[in-house]
Amino acid sequence: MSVNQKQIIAVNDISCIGRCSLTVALPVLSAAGIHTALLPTSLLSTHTGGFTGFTFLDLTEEMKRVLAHWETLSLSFDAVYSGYLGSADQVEIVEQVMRDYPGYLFVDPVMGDCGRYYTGFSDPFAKKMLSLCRKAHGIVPNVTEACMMLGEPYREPPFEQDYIDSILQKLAGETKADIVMTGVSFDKESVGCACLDRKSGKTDFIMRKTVEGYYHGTGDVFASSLLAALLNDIPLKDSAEIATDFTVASLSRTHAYGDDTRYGVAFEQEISSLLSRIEPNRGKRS
Ligand code: PXL
Repeated sequence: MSVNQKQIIAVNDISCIGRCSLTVALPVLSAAGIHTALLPTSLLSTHTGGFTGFTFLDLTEEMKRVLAHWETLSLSFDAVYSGYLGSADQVEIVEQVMRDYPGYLFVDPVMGDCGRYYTGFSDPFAKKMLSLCRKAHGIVPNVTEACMMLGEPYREPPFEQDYIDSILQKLAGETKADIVMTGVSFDKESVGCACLDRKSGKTDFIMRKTVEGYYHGTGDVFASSLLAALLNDIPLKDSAEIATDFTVASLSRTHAYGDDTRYGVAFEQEISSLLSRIEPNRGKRS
């Protein structure tokens, strides 16, 4: 561990095309000054949303070999960022990583969206993911993933306030983590996140104007920038605002470019504005 720089492990897939997972996490976290090691879970030709015929190479056995080598290097990390895990075995590997490298565990329980599982996921995996979230310090489910983990029915947006409050409270009952739940929308014009700070017990809603369309990889842009702000010691609510603004600005750009949204969110040219929000606030929490 360096005194000058935070060092983390990002456990996530490499989707070669489609701007999600590690191809988002690594540039965002590195730009924010975080030394980021990678533990890839799988290698795909594209992500699984909206493409057919994608290749999928499961890296579970390789993850074990990587970790065995790391054991010889006397490494330590400030945090582990867990994203797309392809199986219950990979959830157990993240649990092993946490035993080997105790620190802040940030879990994006990537499983689904819009009330449906992504290809390859199902209810038993959601229960397994909940067990990982129980060990986490921060979690970033979307509303769909929160419902899947809780076994709650998913309702279509716009949501009732009581519905969102009850999901948050149930998740708070199941975990000790700060919860930032994405995809919260109470009317057609706005969307954002609910941010439950476990220390204060306070919930904030950070809502912004809706950008028309559905954009793959949005959750990864949000989660990576949220963690980037948190690791720069910015308080939870401020970090969630920074991540929301970065995500909306990137979505607006994608919309303006008229790109095929399967190819992900055009976040790259917004990184400088993300940093202009992170750098002046660095260390506010400490
Ligand atoms: O962005 C979430 C995600 C990550 N990784 C893979 C995916 C998806 C969503 O579809 O398919 C491989």
